Amino acid sequence: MTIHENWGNQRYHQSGFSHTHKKMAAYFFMKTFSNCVKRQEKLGDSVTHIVAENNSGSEVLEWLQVQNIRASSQLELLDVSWLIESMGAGKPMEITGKHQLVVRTDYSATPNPGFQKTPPLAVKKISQYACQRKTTLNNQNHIFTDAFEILAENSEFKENEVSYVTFMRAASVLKSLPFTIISMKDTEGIPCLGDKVKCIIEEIIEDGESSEVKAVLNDERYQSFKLFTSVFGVGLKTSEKWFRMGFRSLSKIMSDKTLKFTKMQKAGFLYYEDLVSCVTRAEAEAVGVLVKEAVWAFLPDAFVTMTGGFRRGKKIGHDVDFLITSPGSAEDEEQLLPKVINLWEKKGLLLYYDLVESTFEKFKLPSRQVDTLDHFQKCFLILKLHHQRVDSSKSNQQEGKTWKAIRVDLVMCPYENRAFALLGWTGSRQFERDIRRYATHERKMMLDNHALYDKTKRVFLKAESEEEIFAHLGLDYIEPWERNA
Ligand code: 8GT
Ligand code: MN
Repeated sequence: MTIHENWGNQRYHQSGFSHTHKKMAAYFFMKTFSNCVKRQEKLGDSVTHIVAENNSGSEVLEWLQVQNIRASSQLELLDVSWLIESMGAGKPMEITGKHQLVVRTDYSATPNPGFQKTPPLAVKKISQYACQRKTTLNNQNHIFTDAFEILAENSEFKENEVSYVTFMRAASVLKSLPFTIISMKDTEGIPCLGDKVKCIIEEIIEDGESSEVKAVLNDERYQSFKLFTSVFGVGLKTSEKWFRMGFRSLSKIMSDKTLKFTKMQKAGFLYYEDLVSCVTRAEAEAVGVLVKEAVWAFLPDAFVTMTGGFRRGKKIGHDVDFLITSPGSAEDEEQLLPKVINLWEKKGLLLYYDLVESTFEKFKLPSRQVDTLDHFQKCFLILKLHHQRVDSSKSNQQEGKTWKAIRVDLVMCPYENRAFALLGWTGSRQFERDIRRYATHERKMMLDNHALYDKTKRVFLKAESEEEIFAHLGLDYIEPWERNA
């Protein structure tokens, strides 16, 4: 263990951890763990950890290169927080991502051309693709990602695709970071952060908020679109129309005699309060039981998988998504969703449904677009979920409304396509966009919810599981709960 106190000294006044404290810390640390602590002038194999404060991994690497020091591939570049935590615990703490320093990917910029182009260390680079990053729900940069998601949504409302993608990619990469950004130095080496994005990050670091985000939140058009699109069945076109007509509230819209609503929008208004209040995991599980009961009544060997946000470990969602598949005959498959709908209708559980027939063609090439809808048979529903099915302690003799309206999507896919459909319907949307973009640009392959096609070899690559799809793409497997990009 070598502690280089010269790093970051010039910025001590900012850190709250005074120079004296740090020296003491280093001293105590070395006393306590003298067996693993060695102070050396040169780094040998025995040096396993470097602790730095206020320096990026790149700077540490650069420093090592300037010193002409070759470090072993096992060397850990750590933030001083690891040292502090270890001292607190009285033993070396397990190293997690938040302790590890980040190294930027661009090594061609090193001042001395004699240096190695590739880093001598096994330090993780951050990929520009969400499918090469692990993004759990433990977002350490909410203050920034919330801001970028608002700006992205505003761009979406203005149908500015480029700006939408810019902000979504920025939010997505920040969600994957194992540490919180506290200074602009922390953004070094992170892809997907252009000048505009960095300006906003800087403003949030300095002022705690972004003036642009504030302006968006106060913008009448943004507020109206946010409100209108919160109604099931209302998209950008309808919102635009209502906004232009001068509407600003839902009550005015609902009571207007001249407006015509689709069947979907009528249901959206009717069950508005239930549908805007999020679905909890307990409710999603109860819907899962309902779905399985109905599906297995007709196809006992069908597989029913909850997909979407709940599969990624989210505690709440706006709907509950299910993928259904069965190794049986195509005819049985085709008849399943109509039978399920029929059953729920008879039981009085069906508040709304829209059955979309399959337009699936077996030999069709995967779609070029990263955002297109798939061709599977599916059903968009609003189901009546009785409170008792969620919490059995609630008796049947409750006063008032005894159920909640829940949005449910059922997708039926052919058995051979199940891995692709599962990958596609698990999300997140940003993860899906990036894995398709990766397939196209990095592998000359085409991926969608149905298939993976290798353009070089001109063959469809079959897969029985999501793991196999990742393997075909040459990607490390990313678990569903790490796809919250
Ligand atoms: P949520 O909590 O808001 O429900 O979040 P989510 O579960 O991640 O989003 P979702 O809108 O329910 O969509 C689930 C996943 O299915 C997304 O990753 C989306 O890309 C994918 N998806 C498709 N086709 C379709 C489609 O036709 N409609 C919707 N809504 N999602 C689709 O692959
Ligand atoms: Mn969902």
